[in-house]
Amino acid sequence: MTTTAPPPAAPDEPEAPTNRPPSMHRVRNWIRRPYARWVMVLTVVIGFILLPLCWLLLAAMNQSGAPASAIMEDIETTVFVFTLVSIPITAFVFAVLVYSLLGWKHVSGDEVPEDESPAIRHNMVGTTLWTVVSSVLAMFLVVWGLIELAQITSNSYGTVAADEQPGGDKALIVNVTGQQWVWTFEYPQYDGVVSDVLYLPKDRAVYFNVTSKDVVHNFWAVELGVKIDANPGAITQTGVTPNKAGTFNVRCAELCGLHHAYMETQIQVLEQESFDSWTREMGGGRTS
Ligand SMILES: [Cu+2]
Repeated sequence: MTTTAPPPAAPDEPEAPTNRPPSMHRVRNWIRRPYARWVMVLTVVIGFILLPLCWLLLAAMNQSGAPASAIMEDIETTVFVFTLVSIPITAFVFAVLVYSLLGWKHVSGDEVPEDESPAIRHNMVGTTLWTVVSSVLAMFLVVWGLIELAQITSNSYGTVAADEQPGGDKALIVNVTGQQWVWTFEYPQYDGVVSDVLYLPKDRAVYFNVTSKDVVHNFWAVELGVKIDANPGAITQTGVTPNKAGTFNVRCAELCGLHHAYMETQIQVLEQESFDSWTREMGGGRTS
């Protein structure tokens, strides 16, 4: 019986000098390599190219007059911060992608140039750094998101019971009904005035009772940062305080049939006196 000799051990990666921590040494070696430098330079360049995205997104959101409420201001700040924080990681990923597409084309066959090895995937310093930086950024976004969510919930009176409406009797109540493919707004405090344009007073809390006559719609007051499902047979509630006068948009944000894309109307945010004139014109004396 013959014994098979064990296969020869794969050659180890080059050993680091013993007077320096191996991981740190390998990280330094890695940074000295041309491709690492290229990736770092590309990360910075791409990062700066992506930076205007933060403002472009805000400009796109503000095209029709937003923000028109504290809720929308919070949403915009969150979009800005999330974009800003994700730029370094996006830039790094794109830098590796660009270098992989363009920088490696000189490598022929399976031969890896001397200075391109070894890989640092088992390098403690490198992997720890990458994991810690990503985790810190992710945790920052989680905490930021939770704080902003609490702030938005509070500004939309989401934690206030229906019979303890914001601003006491000053709060305006609007019953919103969606149906294929129009919105109807009823004002129970003004003799049940009904309108297909959403008239709101500026700087006064508004509480929406939202429902649907047929399928599921979604009531989206775009520039006010309000968006909530309109379900048949149920009432969903949310609120907002418009802080800017102007003309804004209501859209349906739930695919609800053939003309879903046209299920939109206007919001007119008026000064309180103009709002009162409008309700009188509509025949609505204030009943509460
Ligand atoms: Cu719809």
